[in-house]
Amino acid sequence: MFNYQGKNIVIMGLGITGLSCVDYFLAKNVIPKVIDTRTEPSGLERLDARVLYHVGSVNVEWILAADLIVVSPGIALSTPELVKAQQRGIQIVGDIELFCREVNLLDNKKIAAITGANGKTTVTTLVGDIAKSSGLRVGVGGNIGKPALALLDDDYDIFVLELSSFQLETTYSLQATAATILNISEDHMDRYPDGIRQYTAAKQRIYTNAQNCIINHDDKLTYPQFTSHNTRCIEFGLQNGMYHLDQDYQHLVVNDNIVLDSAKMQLFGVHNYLNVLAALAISDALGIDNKISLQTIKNFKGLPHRFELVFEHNGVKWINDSKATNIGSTVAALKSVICQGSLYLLLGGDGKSADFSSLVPYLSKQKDIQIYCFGRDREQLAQLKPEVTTTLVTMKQAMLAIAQRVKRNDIVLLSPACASLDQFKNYAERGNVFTALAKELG
Ligand code: IK4
Repeated sequence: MFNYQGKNIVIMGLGITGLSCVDYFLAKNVIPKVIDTRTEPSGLERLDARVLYHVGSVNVEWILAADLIVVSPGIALSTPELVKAQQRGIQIVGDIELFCREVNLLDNKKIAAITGANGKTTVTTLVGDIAKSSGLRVGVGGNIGKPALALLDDDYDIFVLELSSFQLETTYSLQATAATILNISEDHMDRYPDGIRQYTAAKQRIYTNAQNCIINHDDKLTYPQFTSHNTRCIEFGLQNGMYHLDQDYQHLVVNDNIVLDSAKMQLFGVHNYLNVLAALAISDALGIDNKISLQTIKNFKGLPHRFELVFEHNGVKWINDSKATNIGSTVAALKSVICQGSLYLLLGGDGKSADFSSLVPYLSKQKDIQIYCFGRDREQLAQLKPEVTTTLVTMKQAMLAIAQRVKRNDIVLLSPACASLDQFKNYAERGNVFTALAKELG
């Protein structure tokens, strides 16, 4: 069906994903070209010597001479050179499309595909753990961990993929056994000029040709907009759907039967109970024994950089929620945090053109909140509650200031509501810096 032999293939954007695309084509004895607009893209040092590359700008000649362009999720399809290529009929895909074309040729392989504004890494990891516990050979990756194409090196029964809206935009051949949009809230508005509807439309692509759609009863944007008659929809939600919580959120309920006491889990917060319900629904759709799923859920400890208590000293808790790269994620943290003393909230980074005003009600819920803003969008963030806000350039400066004021029962929470890329390599590096400083200053 898809023959790449003798084709002129251009990979746009290097990094770990770009390298996985290069390796994929080299294994087929096709030598692609690489373009990266950055002058020193990560991964350049590991690039095979046979591969021609162009860095620091878009090589238009290469782009327009291509038979196929494979774009990184970091590159917008609205990039003028790509628009021009598309107009000339040149195919533009992402690494997930290459992966799906390959998996579709294999027999009896299952894909669980997971997207959403928030919770997708938690649910992907949890479903991966559950599938492993059930004895399946499981490849977990996509937008987290290994790039999807790197998973093809091993013989897996099932692939559990976290997919970003950017990856979905360039994917056409996905046929998931189970697909979910966990929730939708504003993110990446710098890449979606038409707003949340455009972001939603990208995420909706996950349902195309899915056997089972796992949807959030309380979030209409997660309902499939184009249903086909052979798709089954399974709902999770707070009080409705096949998978829901009981009145006081103490228990997880499936088909009107209590299956789990939420206090028996190591995850907490209503948003996490919903993540667990979604993971359970996906696991059931994959045909995994419920008992195994529930036991794995009880054992699951949560993820690094995700509301992670990284240091506690003199009654002060330091919580790393660096993975909160959008408003919805910070709202979830503020809803679930329990604080007897003052809450020192670190907000800052690249807001990606977000309207932060929806954060305001949650900043007032906490009786004693002190806000510290840093990074590119610090001034904009400081307007939310200026009377309790201190503004500094870096997260480190903010933490130094906080360290002089904290007392017993206080919490220092990094839940920045922004991407980190203005001052860090990624959210993980930001979280590691926070953790190291917490241990040093606390
Ligand atoms: N050519 C080229 C080229 C390729 C990539 C030029 C620049 C880049 C920028 C790469 C990347 C940015 C891959 C990416 C990316 C951003 C994949 C995903 C994303 S993301 O927007 O989905 N993730 C950020 C976010 O959610 O805001 C993560 C932010 C963080 O880690 O703090 O390089």
